[in-house]
Amino acid sequence: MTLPRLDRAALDELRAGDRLSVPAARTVDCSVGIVHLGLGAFSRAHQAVYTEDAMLAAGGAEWGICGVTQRSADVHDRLAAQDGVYGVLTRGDGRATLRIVGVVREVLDGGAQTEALLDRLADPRIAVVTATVTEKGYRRAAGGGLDTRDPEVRADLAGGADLAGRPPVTVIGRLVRGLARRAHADAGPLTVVCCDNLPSNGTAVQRLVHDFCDALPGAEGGPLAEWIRASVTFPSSMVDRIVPTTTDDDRRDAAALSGRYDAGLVVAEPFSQWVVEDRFAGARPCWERAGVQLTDDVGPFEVMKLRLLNGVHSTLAYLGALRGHRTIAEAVRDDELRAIAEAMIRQDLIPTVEPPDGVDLGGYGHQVLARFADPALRHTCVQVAMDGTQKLPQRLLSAVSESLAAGRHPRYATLGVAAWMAYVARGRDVKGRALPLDDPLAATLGDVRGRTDADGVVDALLRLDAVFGPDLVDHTAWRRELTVDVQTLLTGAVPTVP
Ligand code: CS2
Repeated sequence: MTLPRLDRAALDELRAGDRLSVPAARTVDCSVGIVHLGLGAFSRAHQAVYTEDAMLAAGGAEWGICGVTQRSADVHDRLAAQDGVYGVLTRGDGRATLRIVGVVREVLDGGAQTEALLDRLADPRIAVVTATVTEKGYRRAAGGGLDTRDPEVRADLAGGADLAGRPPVTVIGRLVRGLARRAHADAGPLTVVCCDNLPSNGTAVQRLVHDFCDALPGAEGGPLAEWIRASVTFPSSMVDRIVPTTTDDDRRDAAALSGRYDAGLVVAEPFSQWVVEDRFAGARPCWERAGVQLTDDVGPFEVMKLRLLNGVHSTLAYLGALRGHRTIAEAVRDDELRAIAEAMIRQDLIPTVEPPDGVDLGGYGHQVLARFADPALRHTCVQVAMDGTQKLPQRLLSAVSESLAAGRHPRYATLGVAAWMAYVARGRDVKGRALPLDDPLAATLGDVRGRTDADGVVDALLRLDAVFGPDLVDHTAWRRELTVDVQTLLTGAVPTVP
């Protein structure tokens, strides 16, 4: 039977119940106050839900979201056909519940509708821009600055700040062009909230924006940078919610709850956290009414999450995938891998993290592993394994570097790095199934695929200067230990660790 599609009209017909919730009229009819760059599954299950909750709690109607798809015209088409309405299927605690979200009021295809996007960024009713474009979306060079050798960044720069050239395609290019238009229109202050898993993510984006202005040809960049300094803030934020890729099973279960076909459905765990620095240039949603923590300094939260959650996630993903586990839950339920994860948190990572006020890091680590272990989620190892070159530095390598510098021996974090290398080189799990190499540096990484000499693999991969700093490359003892681990993993075994 073909089900009718979920859309805005359906909101009047859907009956909320025990396992189905439907947005209240306020959020359905709200005006647009936020532009969100990167309308992927994560943002739909995270920022959008907080924003809708904040509006429901505070009674306003001015924080609807204009969601922009950066690269995927397909996501745009699916959501636009549903007037931006979609469901979040929460799996966990042995049951699934569906929440329909109505806060996305406008869906723009950043590629085909760049003009409309730039107009939105220059619209005085827009006070906040949020962004989830993944680590690679920022096009950073080694050291964190804008990669001005990237051909798309170069083309965006050559377009000129007056927008006479081809429309910008990179996130930073689009943002800066939008800011230029906003400055010209005198449309008032703006806050840009980065929600990607990068350390000091607000400062990182601010730097990229200024790098872009500095690299603009002619004299246009200077005054624009000046305006940005006076009118735009870039608070950092820590975001957390596990959002696996939506499957047909998820769509079927959601349809059973709503009676509608939802091509924009996302699936998520029950847990959710958002910590944001309270440095807004203008108005903002009352996010604190929805459980968002506003703080002066998000740094400790970010480091804790990037290392204790994401670092362990990546390690389990590579080790788990090599061992033939399909999901993170299977990997963390493998006794050997669980012992590694626990020891890594306790011995290697916690000593490198300054606990945020009131947080017990041991308890946080346990909670993370319990979240990973939920079999309902079916988060695949290969999903977490993608983009390793973009993720490793902040998840594992910074902790390794700091530990070595402090005279400690980061045994398990080193194994995590080795697991990535073995994943890249081996390309197959113990059952012989191929492991995908999904990474912006895949062309370079591809050169080591199939190699079985650990020395050669380690040498080649340590040469990636966007990933490994000289302190690690030149650390002979660390390299030796790494190579031994890679050697073991290449044979299909897991190194025995104390
Ligand atoms: C994961 C994250 O795919 C990955 O790399 O580690 O997406 C993780 O699920 C989220 O950061 C959780 O907040």
